[in-house]
Amino acid sequence: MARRALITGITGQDGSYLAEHLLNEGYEVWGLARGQANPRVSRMRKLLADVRIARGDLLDQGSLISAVEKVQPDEVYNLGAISFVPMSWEQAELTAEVTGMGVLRMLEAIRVCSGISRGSATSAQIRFYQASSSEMFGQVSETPQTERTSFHPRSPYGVAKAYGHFLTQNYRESYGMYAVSGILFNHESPRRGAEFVTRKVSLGVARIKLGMATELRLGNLEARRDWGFAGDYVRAMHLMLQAATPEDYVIGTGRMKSVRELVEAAFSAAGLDWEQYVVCDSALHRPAEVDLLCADPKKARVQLGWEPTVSFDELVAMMVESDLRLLSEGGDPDQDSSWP
Ligand code: NAP
Ligand code: F7E
Repeated sequence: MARRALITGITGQDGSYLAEHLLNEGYEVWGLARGQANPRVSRMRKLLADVRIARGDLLDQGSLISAVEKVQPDEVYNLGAISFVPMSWEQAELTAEVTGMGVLRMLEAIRVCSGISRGSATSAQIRFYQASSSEMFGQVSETPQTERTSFHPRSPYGVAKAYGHFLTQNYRESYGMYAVSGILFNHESPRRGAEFVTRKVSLGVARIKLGMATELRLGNLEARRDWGFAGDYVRAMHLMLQAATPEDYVIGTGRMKSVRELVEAAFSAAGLDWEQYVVCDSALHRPAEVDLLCADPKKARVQLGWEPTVSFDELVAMMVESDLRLLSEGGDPDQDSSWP
């Protein structure tokens, strides 16, 4: 019988790539989707017709228990979150509820459906993956960051992720659950949300190249990130749940670039000079910035055999080309109309 996976956040960037990967691996894939008529579900379904949908919301404990009872998954991937860092200052409580408490509700759903009570000797058969984030490192205490680097989150999002991370570790230690966290650094793709800087830049470049815009407004150009390709990172999530022992892993490329370098690469991929178009806007700076993030992915390489396959330049070129094609064909990224 096919192994069954339940993915929260199925309508997001990573949900789509993970579903694609697991379907190729022969899994029966279920996605948790919220709302009565969520247009992002139709977008996902256009690309991935074989994904089955279970209704549920990370804010609603009962819905998660029902979803686990219905799907009877072998593996649960918790990717659902408020994931845009600036929004986490604007809606800090909602971020805590979805990105933080949502992890507790999902772990409780697995615990209850597996019949595990406090002090019980049974360990859950369901394996759990939590989407932790390099934003937990925040103001970094060392570079590069490893699984042992301390956390100093700089946003309500980073704080909520740290709660989910420690809770996942706690359920592993308290109940013997196979529950792990992947500490993933920034990963991008043509399916990235338009609010994140890589996609904002690739769309901005495409609009300027096609004569649809004359400038691109950005915030802090000096921030540095470790950017990789989302398709590579979902393979790591799956590998983590196949390991003999449940452990947490850092996933990233080990190479850091600034937003300025990102902008230079993207404009030059379209044959444009960025300095003629980019406008720096202090309104786009954050109340507390994460200046730099850089992964040391050695543990994942040695223990999981995981390696990234797409370089920074290849990623930027892929995103610019994809957005040039999308906009030339009349697609509207703001309406979430299409996904490559
Ligand atoms: P994304 O594109 O923003 O997707 C977020 C998903 O969460 C969407 O499917 C959204 O569904 C869902 N969601 C939001 N509120 C929900 C709720 N109340 N109940 C259930 N689902 C809800 O994020 P992503 O880039 O794919 O990232 C996936 C996960 O990895 C997130 O947890 C993110 O924080 C984490 N992460 C991402 C990165 C990265 O660089 N991409 C790095 C580290 C960690 P709707 O369509 O219903 O809104
Ligand atoms: O910002 C700077 C901004 O919003 C990257 C999420 O997936 O990765 C992501 O979080 C950097 C920041 O991603 C603009 O100040 C400059 O320093 O693309 P971003 P993020 O905040 O790093 C982590 C690992 C996650 O877990 C999150 O879920 O770019 N920046 N100018 C800008 N950023 C944006 N969005 N827009 C600008 O105009």
